[in-house]
Amino acid sequence: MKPACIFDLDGVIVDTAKYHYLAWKRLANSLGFDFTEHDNEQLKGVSRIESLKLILRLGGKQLSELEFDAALIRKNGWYLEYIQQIGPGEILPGAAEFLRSVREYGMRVALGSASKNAVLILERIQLLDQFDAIVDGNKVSKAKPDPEVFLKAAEELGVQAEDCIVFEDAVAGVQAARNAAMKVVGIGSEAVLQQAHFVVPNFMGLRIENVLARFS
Ligand code: B16
Ligand code: MG
Repeated sequence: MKPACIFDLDGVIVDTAKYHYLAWKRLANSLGFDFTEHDNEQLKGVSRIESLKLILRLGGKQLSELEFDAALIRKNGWYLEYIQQIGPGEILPGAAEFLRSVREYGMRVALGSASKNAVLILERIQLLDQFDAIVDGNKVSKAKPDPEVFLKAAEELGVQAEDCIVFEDAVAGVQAARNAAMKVVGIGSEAVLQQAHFVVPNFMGLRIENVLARFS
């Protein structure tokens, strides 16, 4: 059977990290502390709940359960405001072309994202129809680095974990793919994504034939 590809969303297909950052910063500021772009690096690929826990730790702040839930809703409301205007122009360099080439090669394609807003984003950037299966934050109960999101994606595609190639930009996501015993291509920096089988800076010029050759 041909291998299948599983793509993370934020940071792999679309550049939404900056909007997550703006919304988290706004929330942190409203709670009386600051949140820097450097801090935001730790949140990539991390679920909404785990992100808020981390931010509160950084700010040395404690919230009641009710306040915590209200903060999550506020943050997501701001995030949705920020991404209202996004469109195909925010697809990361080469990602749409690579996705199309994978499908033309006859491989099945799934999304494996922690985001609960994944379908909305895919609609906005007009790539929803490129996926045979979508597993997002609404379908999983365990956050990356738990392998659940990628194992569910493999299941929905009807392929074995060892036949899946994951494309990930986050340390937690690369770890999740390794925990699922999948092959993983890091998108970003080699120094950061050390656990990936190999790393490319982005999809520009990347061909699926070359990826498959690296794993043969
Ligand atoms: P939401 P990915 C992740 O998406 C983001 O990288 C992470 O920053 C975000 O907190 C998480 O989704 C949850 O997103 O608040 O939209 O449900 O990289 O796994 O596609
Ligand atoms: Mg990501």
